[in-house]
Amino acid sequence: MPKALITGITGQDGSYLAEALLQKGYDVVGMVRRSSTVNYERIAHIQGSIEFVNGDLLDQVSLIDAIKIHEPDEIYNLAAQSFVQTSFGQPVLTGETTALSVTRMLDAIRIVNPQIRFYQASSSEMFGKVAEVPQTESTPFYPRSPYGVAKVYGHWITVNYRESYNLHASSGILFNHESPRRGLEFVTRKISYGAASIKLGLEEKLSLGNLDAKRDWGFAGDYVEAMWKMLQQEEPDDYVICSGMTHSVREFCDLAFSHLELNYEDHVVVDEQFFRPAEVDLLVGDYGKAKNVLSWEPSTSFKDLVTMMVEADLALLEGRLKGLA
Ligand code: NAP
Ligand code: G4F
Repeated sequence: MPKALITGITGQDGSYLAEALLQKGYDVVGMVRRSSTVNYERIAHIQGSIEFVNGDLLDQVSLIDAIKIHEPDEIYNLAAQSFVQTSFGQPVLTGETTALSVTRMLDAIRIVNPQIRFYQASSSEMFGKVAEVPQTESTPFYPRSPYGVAKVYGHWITVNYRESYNLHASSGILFNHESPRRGLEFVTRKISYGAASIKLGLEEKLSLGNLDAKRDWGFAGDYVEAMWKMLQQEEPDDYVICSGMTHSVREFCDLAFSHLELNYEDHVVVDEQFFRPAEVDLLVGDYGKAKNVLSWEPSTSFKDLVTMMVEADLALLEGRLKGLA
């Protein structure tokens, strides 16, 4: 059985990737960092099938030990400080975690076993102030946040270790991908959870920032399959993974509230605190290379994604209310 080590297994993507790899017959090892309370909510249903190893991206020795002890064939580096807004307030921590830690992991692989295949979670946030539309693997980077800058570093150090040490190291340049397991601070989940709360009479208003920003949103469950496919190729490479469609935050609101027979204009209020010092106005990718080389295509439409998230939050909140009754 192949063995995969996943960093960030407690996050959105880690949970979907662990599910997918278990279904393919992998032994899955999840790296988790120490916290004062256990946060396995997203992987509770598969917890018994996963082996856990303690480690932190900020601690080089813990990465070397995790690889020595568990001897993985593949490493998926999904862990990061992943919230763009936080990166403006904590730029150094973001740089340490999201940028330099990629080097820590690559060095751990180089030292312990350079045959291990490596996946780096790169991001469309690297395109920032976009140089062309749509964005492809050859579009120049122009990041607009400390997070985006950190991801550019992580991306190029992955390319550099591939070229310098012949590592099988690939980057997936993933555009925004969402799900009912998305963190509550990201705009899609904030809207689906907020709309469901308003529908159930728990809230009246939802405060948001820039409603005109446009993103290429897909479903996380579709995107983790592309990560796996990248590591099954004979040669390592970089791939854009996206839906190829773009929608504004306003459109997301409109669809989410309409699904609950509400008008978003009656409930959404714009609050300056959610605006960013520098914004990424428009993202839309071209997944042509992934389609040709990996035979990968997204399978969830924007409308289905919004509906899935709103329905899930409605069920979640109704369940909580029943529990209180
Ligand atoms: P997420 O839900 O925020 O999960 C982040 C994970 O990183 C969590 O498991 C977190 O652990 C872990 N982590 C953070 N700091 C760590 C540290 N110092 N040591 C070890 N683990 C640490 O993120 P996601 O949405 O699943 O995204 C996965 C990856 O893809 C990230 O690298 C993100 O930047 C990148 N990405 C995401 C998207 C997207 O739209 N979702 C698009 C492009 C790229 P705790 O649970 O302990 O906090
Ligand atoms: O949901 P967001 O916070 O995601 P963002 O900044 O695009 O970053 C996500 O996608 C990246 C891929 O491009 C990942 F690399 C990254 O890890 C993360 O997963 O914000 C989306 C848009 C932004 O333009 C933001 O300004 O929504 C706008 N927005 C408007 N009101 C808001 C809000 N964003 C948040 N989080 N909260 C708001 O109230």
